[in-house]
Amino acid sequence: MTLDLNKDFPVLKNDNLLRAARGEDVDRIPVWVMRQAGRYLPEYQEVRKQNDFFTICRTPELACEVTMQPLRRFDLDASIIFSDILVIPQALGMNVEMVPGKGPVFTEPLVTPSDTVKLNATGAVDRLKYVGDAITMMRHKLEGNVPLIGFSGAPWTLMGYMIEGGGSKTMSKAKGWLTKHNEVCHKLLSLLTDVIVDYFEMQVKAGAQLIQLFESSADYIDKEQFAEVSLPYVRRVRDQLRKRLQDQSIEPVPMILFAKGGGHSLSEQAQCGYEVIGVDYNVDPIEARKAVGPNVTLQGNLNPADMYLPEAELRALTNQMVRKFGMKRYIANLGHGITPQTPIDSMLTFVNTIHNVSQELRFNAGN
Ligand code: 1CP
Repeated sequence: MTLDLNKDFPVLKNDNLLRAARGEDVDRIPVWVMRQAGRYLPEYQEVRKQNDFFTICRTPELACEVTMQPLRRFDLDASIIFSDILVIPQALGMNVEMVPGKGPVFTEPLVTPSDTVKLNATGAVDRLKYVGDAITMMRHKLEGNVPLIGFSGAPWTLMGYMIEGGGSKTMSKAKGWLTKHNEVCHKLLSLLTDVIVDYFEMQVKAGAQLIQLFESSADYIDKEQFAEVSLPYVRRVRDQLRKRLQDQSIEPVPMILFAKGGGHSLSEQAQCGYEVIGVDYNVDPIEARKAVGPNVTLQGNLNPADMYLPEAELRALTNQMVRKFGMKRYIANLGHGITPQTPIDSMLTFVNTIHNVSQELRFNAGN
């Protein structure tokens, strides 16, 4: 018998996202947008004026409020819990501050391999309990309207931030570690993998209905390095989580792998066991489908920069994107996070165009 984690929550009314992830037919193409809660929304800015970024993440009421904000404005098919990938380095004992206009800053990044011994993985997942609390609260607040996505950064991406001490245009320090301290890097990637598995297990038990692993820094490494530092750990996250849930008779949730800049290795990604592969805006949808084969769902991939185009052009590009991906095994999204200056009207155009094309495709299929 499998444990039904959903029994304590409102019944899900729109399960198109989960059906698309599993390769089942949908009523309409599900759409959500990476970073759909955030700085482009004035109501987010309001909450942010009053509260430090990580205070929002750590206070379930506030995290739920900002998670809810985009759903009030747009006809979306999913919500994603408000948090950040850098909560894991924090839980390992590193101090990360969010500096307005600059982004995340580590006060003491990893400088030499000996700094890694300070990382405290014991009990890290307990220190992330606030994310689980926000997830559980959010499942109630959603009233079953759309599914809730949980997420984490992938090992290589987290390691990059921990060494660079924040965002980087090159990841040169982290890449330097790969050549100079290769063995230490793999130990660190392994440690992060274990914490991510614990973290995902906790998120699923708290009520996450789908989970996304962000490998945002795949952009900085080539195909060979991707095969060395990303793919094996990404696969391990999936396999260990699956086993962990199975051992407790918990139904596994679908998983999305999004590797920004990983377009060179889509067929390899498709072998990692994830139900959904997210593609960035540099990937052609037709090529992506050829690379992953018919048994994986694709997610993406409009260029967030296209959200600055005049409405008619944005509509035309969105329309073209959806037609290229098609209705089967597809989740509409941008090809990376929405940017802070995006006009709200562009979000409306993007989301509504997807629903319109989806309706047309469905109508044509029925004829
Ligand atoms: O709505 C949602 O999507 C949920 C919220 C969310 C998510 C999924 C935030 C809130 N961050 C993330 C993930 C995240 N964080 C990623 C992976 C996605 C991606 O590639 O964009 C990454 C790389 C981060 C790290 C991070 N956090 C950056 C990038 C830094 C850089 O230059 O490389 C930044 C700017 C943040 C801060 C942040 N996270 C989220 C918000 C709303 C903000 C803005 C902070 C503020 O309000 O001041």
